Order: sequence, then C-alpha cells, then structure tokens
Amino acid sequence: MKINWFPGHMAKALRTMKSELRNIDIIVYILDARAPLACLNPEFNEIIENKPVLIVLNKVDMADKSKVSKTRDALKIFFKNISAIEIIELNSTMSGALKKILQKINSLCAEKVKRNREKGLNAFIKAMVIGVPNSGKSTFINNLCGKAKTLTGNRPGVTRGKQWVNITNNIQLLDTPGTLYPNLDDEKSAKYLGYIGSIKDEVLDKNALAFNLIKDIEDFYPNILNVKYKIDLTGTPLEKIEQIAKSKSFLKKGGEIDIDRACSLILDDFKKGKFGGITLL
Ligand SMILES: Nc1nc2c(ncn2[C@@H]2O[C@H](COP(=O)(O)OP(=O)(O)O)[C@@H](O)[C@H]2O)c(=O)[nH]1
Ligand SMILES: [Mg+2]
Repeated sequence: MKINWFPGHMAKALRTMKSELRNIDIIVYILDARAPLACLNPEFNEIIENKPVLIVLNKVDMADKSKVSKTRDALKIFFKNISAIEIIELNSTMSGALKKILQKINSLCAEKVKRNREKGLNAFIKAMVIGVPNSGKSTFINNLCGKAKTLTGNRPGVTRGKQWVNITNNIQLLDTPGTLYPNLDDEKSAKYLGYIGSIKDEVLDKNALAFNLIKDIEDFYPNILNVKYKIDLTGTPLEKIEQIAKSKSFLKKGGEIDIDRACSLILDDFKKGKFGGITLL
C-alpha cells in the first residue's frame, strides 16, 4: 500500500527539532504501544547526539500486554547507541503518572543533577516531548503539567516563541511537542501509522487501509474480528468487509452493500481499541 507523502515535511520537522535540541537535556519519546516500531524515526539516533531518552510506550491500555517484552527488546536494539535510556508503559489519559515520570527523568539526568548541585547551580533539567502525530504528546504533557501550569501562571501567547513549563523545582518541559515524521517509504510502518491515526485521512486510501488492517489483524490475532463482529468471516478481505457490512445492514440506496461505511467502521473500531489489546510489531 503506497501512501502519498511529502518528504519535505519530515526534513523540516527534523531541522526544527535539531535546532531546539541545543537547549535540551533529555528527550521524552512518545510511542503508540499498538505499533511502537512504526513510530520510530530512522534518523533519530543521529540527531539527538547521545542525550538521555525516556521512551514512553503510550496507550498501553489498548496494546497487547503479552508483547511488551518483545517490544522492549526491539527498542533496545533500535536505541543501542544511546547510553542512557529507560522505557516505561503508560496510559496518559489516567492521572497519577507524574511521580513515576519525574523519578525516571531525574535518574536519567543524574549526572547533570549532581553537577548542578556541586556547582551550587539552580539550573533546570530541560525535557522535550516528541513523537508522531496522535501518539499522545499533548495528553502526556497535560497529564504532567496540567497543575504546574496553573500554579506557575504560565501565559501562552505572552512570551513569543518557546514556552517552558516548570513541572517541579528542578524539571522544565518545553511546552510545544515536537512532531516527528517517520519513514513512510517503509510500507509496513506506513500502514501501521495509518491504523493508529498518525496520517491525515486526505492522503490515505481508507478502503485499502481497511483491507490491510483486516489482513494484519487476522495474521496476528486470528479470531479477534469474528468475536468483535459476532460472525464467522471467510474469504478475501473484501469479502470479509462485505460480510461485516451485511451483518450491520450497511446498505446504500437501492440495496447495494456500503463497503465504504464498513471500512470506516473497522478503522474507527481499531483506533478506539474496540478489538481489545493489539500490538503490531
Ligand atoms: N486510550 C488512550 N488514549 C490516549 C492515550 N494517550 C492519548 N490518548 C488519546 O489519543 C488521542 C491523541 O492524543 P494527543 O495527545 O492529541 O496526541 P498528539 O497528536 O501526539 O498530541 C486523543 O484522543 C487522546 O485522548 C492513552 O494512553 N490511552
Ligand atoms: Mg498534540
């Protein structure tokens, strides 16, 4: 499945990120735990110049718990050049993540914390949140600094440019999350990113994406669609979509089966986690 993509976006996003990186002590890299490897930017290791990285396997509530250890192994290989790295699983929509995150950030930046203390400096650890669109960056930032923001009276729009938010008395977060565009030349990653809602609908062939989703889900989780739609699906992905459409009475005027509607339903059900925990590696 080919996705019509503009490589200029990726180059520009990487350039912007690179210029921000000068002021950053630690990267918080948000991945969608349902397709974590597809969220990785292949050039990431080169641009971050060996800064500490906290990887957040986000949306873990919609992922397959039994795949977490395999995911961790794959991530360790991808980030093998980074010396300070931690991986945590998270549901960013739940409150109470702050303590765990702060502890990880402090331990990953222990050297800088120590140096600051020795010099008697009151300097902050500066963190930047990055990730593909829809991975949950804004939700994560709100979770972390919703309160801190009101406490410090941060006024967006008053200061031009960068907004730093004090999370604690020694950690600051760059308020604008860095959108990271992945490599869509890799067709597997491209379709996975389509499933998790990282790619704009306008550049997607939704029906082709739904056919692929059916095929991929059934390869990894053979019975999950039958259970969800309460029918025994048989045949090609198109035939299965027709069966789902029929069972839902998705008909156009004149009685023709509404394939488009069934495709949208399947894509939507996946995005909302309605098939249960799924991880596509
Ligand atoms: N179930 C679940 N949904 C999440 C989680 N994190 C974010 N979301 C949802 O994912 C969608 C995209 O989140 P958003 O923060 O806007 O992503 P961003 O584009 O990376 O800033 C929103 O509907 C969030 O509510 C999570 O951990 N679990
Ligand atoms: Mg956002």
